[in-house]
Amino acid sequence: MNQDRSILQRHRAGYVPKGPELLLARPGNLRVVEGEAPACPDPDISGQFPHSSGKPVLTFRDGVEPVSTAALRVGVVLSGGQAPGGHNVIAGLLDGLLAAHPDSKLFGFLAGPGGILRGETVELTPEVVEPYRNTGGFDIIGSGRDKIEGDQQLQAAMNSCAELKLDGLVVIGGDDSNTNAAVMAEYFLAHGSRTSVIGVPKTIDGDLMNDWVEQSFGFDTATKVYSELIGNICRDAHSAKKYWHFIKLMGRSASHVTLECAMQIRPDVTLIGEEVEAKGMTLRQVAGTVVDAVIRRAEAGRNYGVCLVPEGLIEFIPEVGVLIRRLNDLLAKHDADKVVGMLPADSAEVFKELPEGIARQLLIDRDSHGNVQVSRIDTEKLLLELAAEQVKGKVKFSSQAHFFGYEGRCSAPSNFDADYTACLGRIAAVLLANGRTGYMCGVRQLSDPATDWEPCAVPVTALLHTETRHGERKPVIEKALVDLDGPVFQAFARQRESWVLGDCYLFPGPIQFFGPAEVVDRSTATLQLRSV
Ligand code: FBP
Repeated sequence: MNQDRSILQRHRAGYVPKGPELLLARPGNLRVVEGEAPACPDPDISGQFPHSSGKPVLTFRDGVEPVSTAALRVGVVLSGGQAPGGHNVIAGLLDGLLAAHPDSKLFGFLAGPGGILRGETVELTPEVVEPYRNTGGFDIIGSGRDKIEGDQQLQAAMNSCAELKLDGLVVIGGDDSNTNAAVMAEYFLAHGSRTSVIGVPKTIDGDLMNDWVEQSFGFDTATKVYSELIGNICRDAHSAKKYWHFIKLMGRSASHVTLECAMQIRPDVTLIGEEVEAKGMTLRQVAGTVVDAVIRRAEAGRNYGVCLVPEGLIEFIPEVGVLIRRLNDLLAKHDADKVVGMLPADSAEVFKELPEGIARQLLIDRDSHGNVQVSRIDTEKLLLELAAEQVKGKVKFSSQAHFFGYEGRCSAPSNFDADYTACLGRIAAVLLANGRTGYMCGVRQLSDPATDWEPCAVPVTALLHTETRHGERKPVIEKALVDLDGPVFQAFARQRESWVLGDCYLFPGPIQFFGPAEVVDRSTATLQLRSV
């Protein structure tokens, strides 16, 4: 891609990410401090990961001398969907490695985990990395969704690392990619490889979250981009007063993105997948929630509104969720044209009731981890059609459908994500300089100013449990869904009724890079509410 820069890019290139003094001053001198080993929630995991489970949580302390006397050779891979800040992880990693030893070298595997299998790399020198600092996207080396599993692929990955004489491999990815990192770490240890494997928590979905990873990177920026766009749509709806806007938001299974945007904007209606499941609602009942708001607003003279729909909603409607899980298992073994006839009677009935377009979308290819691709299912249109059907003849109803997903994934990172990712990259470098493997980088106290953040690392095996995927039991990191008893959902639940008729919209506007800290360093409502 040509490297010409816009005026904003030129100004933004000079941004120096903030972070704890500990990481910024002398990352090459940092030593690990071992804490407690977290209890492993699933006893099967220690059996499957005998070499890498049972390790302690790590924090860091400053040392007088640099840790590593030898130069490090490290590979890095970007895995899965884009998330703002990926380039700063790489820049932070390079900075940390060079601080450990000026002759350290970083290699980027091209186009995701498949690049590891094919042994395709590019050297990431300071000159190569420089233009990508503080930029969005993953285009410095590309990304992909290949999964590395089975002896043959694990052996190929190990060979690629051996050929490059890598001391470390850094996997920047979501729950599935970090699981993959743990599998590689275990395999490499078991087979005498010298390559350590470290994971970095990425995903705009916000569902990779635990005691050590308070928020995955990318969530902050993506939700800010969506919130700007939704705010603009609320203003348009309020100006024209003629449309109901149904907006599907990315986030795969979990509804964190939708919940965060709802707290920023206060739209008329917001559906939360986890709540729909907890209440055991049918598709018609979900549509009924929207219809109720449409009618109440129409009676108040407001034939317009905005409804947020999480992209994973459809999987949370119990009858549709069961159908999708059955289809997942069948599609793992059979062609799409055969599976409908193989469904049990109850799921066959649900399938038959779905509009043809949606039913067809449920049969599209799964991703390499066996997940249905919810971004390709038009749930917002499904709800809009069902609502239109139910209000017909009762009130005036015109609608527009939108899907905000890819718009937010490659935005230039907010200050929060630019700072956070630069720290994560440095933490990965410190872990490798200290010879650690099988860890995920984390930062605690993220709702505080960046200077007060607390870097840490957690053994990935402590986050694993076993689940059925593709019809087989597999180790996976459990997705963190919206906690209905948690502070974010509870704050939303207390306010949402007043939003239905109140036109309570807030307009957060675009991400700002220059201005008062209150504006440029604002973190998400999700983080702030969780930290109270
Ligand atoms: P990751 O879990 O890999 O970070 O991907 C997130 C995501 O953006 C989801 O929100 C979305 O459902 C999916 O990727 C879309 O995938 P694709 O880019 O393959 O269309």
